[in-house]
Amino acid sequence: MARTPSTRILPSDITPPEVFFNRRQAIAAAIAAGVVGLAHEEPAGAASSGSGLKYTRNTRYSVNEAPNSYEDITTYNNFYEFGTDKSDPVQNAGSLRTRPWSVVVDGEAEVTGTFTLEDILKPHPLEERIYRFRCVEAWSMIVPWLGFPLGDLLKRFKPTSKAKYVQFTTLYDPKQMPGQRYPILDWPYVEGLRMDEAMHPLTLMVVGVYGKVLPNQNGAPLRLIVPWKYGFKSIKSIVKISFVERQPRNTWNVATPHEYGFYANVNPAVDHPRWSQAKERRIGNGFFAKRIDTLPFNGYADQVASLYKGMDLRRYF
Ligand SMILES: Nc1nc2c(c(=O)[nH]1)N[C@H]1C(S)=C(S)[C@@H](COP(=O)(O)O)O[C@H]1N2
Ligand SMILES: [Mo]
Repeated sequence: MARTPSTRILPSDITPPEVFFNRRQAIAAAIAAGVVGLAHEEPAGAASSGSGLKYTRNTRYSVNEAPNSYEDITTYNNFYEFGTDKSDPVQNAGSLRTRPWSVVVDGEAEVTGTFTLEDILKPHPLEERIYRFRCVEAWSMIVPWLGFPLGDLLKRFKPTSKAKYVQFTTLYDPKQMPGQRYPILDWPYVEGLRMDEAMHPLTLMVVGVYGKVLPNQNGAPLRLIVPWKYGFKSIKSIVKISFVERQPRNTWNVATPHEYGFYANVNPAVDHPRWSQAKERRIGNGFFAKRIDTLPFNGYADQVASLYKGMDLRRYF
């Protein structure tokens, strides 16, 4: 497959936050005036000249909570390929080259092969969705992601009836990802979803945040967001999508099986062996701010609880 440089989104498109926030105010005014979806002054395809991405706002799938700042979201990260401290990814992820980028699709599907990032993204209009995000470490954020439903992408590959799960794999390249030079985790990072979870309309393939192309530390150029699950399910910098018959391995479960399961649904009633999951600290509110209650399925129970009907969520944690 041909690999062509993207004209859609480039890491160099990231403008300084000050500039960006002024644009946001203008955009907010436009939205208030009813011009929803016109978050972009240029014709489609002109995004490489330095402005944000073209997208529409999805209010149906957004929470009514104030988003965390761009700074919180892009400087407090978990991305062990770039170090284990929250401040490591923003410091070290500059070595990740996100162009050219390709994604291998294999397994139980009619359409398989190697696809350029452009092939992957092209048919999908981008939406902004303001989601709750809850890390297993009991902190949380509110994030305006830009992406498109994962299910819309998966359908293009025509999964067969044998495809019961989807596995995702992160890039493995210790030259670009210095953390992979150390046996911190079993590299490359892998994650998986059951097919119905993957096809659920809340499950998002993410390429941006706050109207801009995703910074490397947040998992550029392509990462998953599954808002009712703990953050570790939301795998970053994806290079492979595999349709499989059996429940796939997932990195944190392989590392510490009694602490991290496959399902990892946010559940205040099931504690982590070493800490409570009943409450969370909202990043940005200050370390000593009152912890807030964690909601079942991270507040998305109305939409997703039915997926797990009849399952013992203590056993399938
Ligand atoms: N490849 C990869 N994906 C990953 C991780 C990682 O270390 N490597 N960390 C996970 C965890 S634990 C969390 S909480 C989220 C953090 O996403 P954020 O930095 O965009 O907030 O990414 C998840 N995806
Ligand atoms: Mo996490």
